Amino acid sequence: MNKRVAIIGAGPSGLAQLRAFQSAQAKGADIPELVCFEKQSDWGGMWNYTWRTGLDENGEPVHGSMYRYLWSNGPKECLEFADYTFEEHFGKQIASYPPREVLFDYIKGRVEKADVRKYIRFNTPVRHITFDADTKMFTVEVQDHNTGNSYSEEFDYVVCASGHFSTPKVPEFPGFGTFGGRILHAHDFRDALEFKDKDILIVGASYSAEDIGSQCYKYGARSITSCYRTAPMGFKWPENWEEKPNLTHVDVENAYFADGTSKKIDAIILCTGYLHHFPFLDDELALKTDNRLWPLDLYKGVVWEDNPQFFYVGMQDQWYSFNMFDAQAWFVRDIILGRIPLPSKEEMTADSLKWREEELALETAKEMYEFQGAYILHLIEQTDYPTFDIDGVNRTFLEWKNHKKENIMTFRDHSYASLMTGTMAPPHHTPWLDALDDSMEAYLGDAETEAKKAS
Ligand code: FAD
Ligand code: NA7
Repeated sequence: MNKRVAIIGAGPSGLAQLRAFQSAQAKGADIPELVCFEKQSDWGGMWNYTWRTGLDENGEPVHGSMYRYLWSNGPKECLEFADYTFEEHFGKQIASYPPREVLFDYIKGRVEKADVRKYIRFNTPVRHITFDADTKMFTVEVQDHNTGNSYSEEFDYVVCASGHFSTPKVPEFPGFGTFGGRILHAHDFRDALEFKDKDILIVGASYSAEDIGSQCYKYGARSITSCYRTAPMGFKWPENWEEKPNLTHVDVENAYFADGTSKKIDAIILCTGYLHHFPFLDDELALKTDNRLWPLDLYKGVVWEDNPQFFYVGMQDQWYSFNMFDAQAWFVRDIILGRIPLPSKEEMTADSLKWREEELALETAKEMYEFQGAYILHLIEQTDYPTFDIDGVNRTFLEWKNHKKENIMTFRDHSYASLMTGTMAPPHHTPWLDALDDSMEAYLGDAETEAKKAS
């Protein structure tokens, strides 16, 4: 096939795209030439942990928002690849909430097996992309930090898989300029031990707020105060964790809240979400959306309706993650391979608006992951991605929600059955709250060895 495809980013979404093409090739298909540009020195995207904050070794904005001691915030059974199970990778079933290093290893295992690293150009950020309406080709300008040189190449298709949890959304509250402690965004949070014995304020009420607050509790913060703009998280917090309505202002050492109360604090962590940010794209190609289940302008959640040679993978808010990226990548692949025809722009937009209408009617978390599950099923029914038990995943999400409601500090001690193999996950050897070592070795080790090491 005499075509070229550029993939931006070698995180789970970009890697799904590479694996999708490789799997077609393994079945005898003629595939286009693939070039994946990755600005970091290794693959894995968010899961490739970095201690750095601010700018990286090349002066690029640090992509990573992950922190030490991060354990999966949902059951691994909900993100399992349908074509590469945890049992295949680890040679056995493992507990349900792996720490970051374990999931990183799992992500790498599949793409090492598929031998797709050869397509990736590391240390190579994409700087600018233009489209020539006459030649119908994209020019992709990149900088190669290995050589210090910039260059451009032409492509027939571009898949943007650059992630959207990397550029922080940073609000300012009155008094921030003169607050006496540290103010940081979740993007720059790295080690909860920094906040041991401190009184911390968390702004926000979603995943980062819940998890960073829990980390700080686990690693010895004196108190946690979190505040919400729209609705409280509403879990049963430990006694040194208080949830308040939104912050109004701060002075040198106190935070003041909308209910008239105040609290002395040492540091402020803004868990206020992220921006979809594409500095390398002109307006006519750049997705503009907040973090939601159905961004507009993307047919089937992936095709840029204004230019169907341009695709996005992984741009939705995520209940489902790795296996949703797979469903999308297989679908994009089959459009590029000419196996899935595209309708007119008007029909694509009308189709997207129908999904958006459904999205707007969603009220409960259960309805939201069912919506995303239905979307995934819709995609995989049109490709050869192995189908899997989406209803079962939805049921697992529901159990997870209930376990969180029961006890936010113990939900990670529960186990679920794989929806791919049916095998029940064993319980982890140590309750999450007591498991301070998040290394892969400790996680996959046994209770006796870990207890010996701790004593
Ligand atoms: P990313 O993982 O962000 O990868 C994007 C890649 O694109 C990166 O490697 C980046 O370097 C590269 N890139 C960006 N710009 C350029 C450029 N201009 N040129 C070249 N390369 C570029 N999901 C879960 O399923 N479970 C969890 O427990 C979970 N926890 C999370 C915790 C945190 C703190 C965060 C931030 C996210 C978490 N997620 C979790 C969601 C996570 O984002 C996804 O699992 C997944 O990493 C998304 O994959 P992606 O490839 O779309 O994006
Ligand atoms: P989310 O899920 O986008 O949530 C952002 C939160 O920040 C949400 O509660 C917002 O409140 C809140 N927010 C945003 N702006 C403000 C201001 N100005 N004031 C107060 N509160 C604000 O981002 P997360 O970082 O939690 O999660 C993103 C991913 O990272 C996720 O996939 C995880 O796996 C890890 P709102 O509800 O909109 O009022």
